[in-house]
Amino acid sequence: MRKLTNVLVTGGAGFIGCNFIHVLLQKTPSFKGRVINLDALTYAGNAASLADVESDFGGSRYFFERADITDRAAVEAIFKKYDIDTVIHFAAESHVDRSILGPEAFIKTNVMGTFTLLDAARNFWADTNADGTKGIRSDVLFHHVSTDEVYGSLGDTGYFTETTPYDPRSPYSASKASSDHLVFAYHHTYGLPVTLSNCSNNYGPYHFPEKLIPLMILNMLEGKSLPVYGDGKNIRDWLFVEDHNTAVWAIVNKGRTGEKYNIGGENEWTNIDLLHRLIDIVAEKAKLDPAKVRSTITYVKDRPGHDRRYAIDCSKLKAELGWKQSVTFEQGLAKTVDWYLNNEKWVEGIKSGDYKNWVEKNYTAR
Ligand code: NAD
Ligand code: TDX
Repeated sequence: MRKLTNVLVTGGAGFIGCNFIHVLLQKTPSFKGRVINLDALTYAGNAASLADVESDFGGSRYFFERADITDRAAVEAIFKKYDIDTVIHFAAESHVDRSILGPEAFIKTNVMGTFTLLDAARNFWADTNADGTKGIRSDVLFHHVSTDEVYGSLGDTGYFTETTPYDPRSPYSASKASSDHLVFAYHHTYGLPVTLSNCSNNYGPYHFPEKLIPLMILNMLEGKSLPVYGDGKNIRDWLFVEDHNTAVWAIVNKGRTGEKYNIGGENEWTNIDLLHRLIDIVAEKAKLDPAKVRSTITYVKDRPGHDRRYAIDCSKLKAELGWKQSVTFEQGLAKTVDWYLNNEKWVEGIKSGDYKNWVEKNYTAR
């Protein structure tokens, strides 16, 4: 039986991690344990995303530790301080465009950071088997959160399954693929209890506005141009972030040790079709003229090595764990747009940081 009592969430101040902590502490009554959020607060981490959690659960069931996952001593001290029995590893450098501009941080955090966590977990959870040999406790779990991008790029047909060979094509996806391999290497070599999930594109509240959906929403609200890479026909499969997180929690609870699960929205869109749908929703809610917003769509230079299509077969997750999505894409997009319209303070907080400089330097000139 997994203990699931002292849960270390890495990257809990980021987009998916902070949504995960909200779901776990506010919407999962069966969970009675503690959450320890280990986050370095890089440009993508934002303590403000968890202000409500901090005030409701801080010091009793929620603890924040600012640390870097590549810092072995800090990671070991956190395992010890909280007697960690479960790791849910979200922390990563996550943006493909940034990995093209500067891959080094991706190798450091995604590869070395994952290695550091795995090795610290292996040591902290070391045990002696009944026959006197060295082993690892069986009531612990290391869950690794990964991406569908490790599988490469699809043509017009087909889906990624759990047995699709890895074929990463960006520095980001290569670093995530590498971390996935390390996770299974620790399972096969040392017996570390692990599970792994590969998810498609998430969207929802607290999404950093360098990614397609929040960038477009904010640009529309500010009357800025809407930059579409290449011909706009690249396809992504979109999943509401809360539904990703309920899948992760289902795997952590009931997923088979040593197994990987694909998570997807079964919801493929070309970028340009998605943008038109988003324009309709934003224009209606923010009382903008949709034709005027549409006129700001600008086709820009393509992303180098831009993967053409991602599509996920998540039948294993659905059949084994009974997971299903809670919202349609229409509902999820509407919730997301409402969230950005109603959370100006959060948005202003992001804009007042390095974000503006970065966007101006790397995005506006495209
Ligand atoms: P994000 O960039 O929004 O957040 C990453 C978080 O990790 C931030 O809070 C950041 O401060 C923290 N972090 C980065 N480097 C760190 C380090 N060295 N030490 C400690 N903390 C560090 O990312 P996200 O979109 O929330 O993605 C979370 C995870 O989910 C990643 O592993 C990503 O690969 C995976 N994933 C994301 C998506 C998506 O659509 N966003 C889809 C599938 C999988
Ligand atoms: O300005 C833009 N214009 C544009 O056309 C941006 C930012 C993106 N795009 C395109 C590129 C992609 O085809 O939109 C699509 C989505 O782009 P991103 O939001 O950057 O996401 P993507 O590259 O697909 O990766 C995301 O999903 C998988 C996450 O960032 C990853 O962390 C996750 O693993």
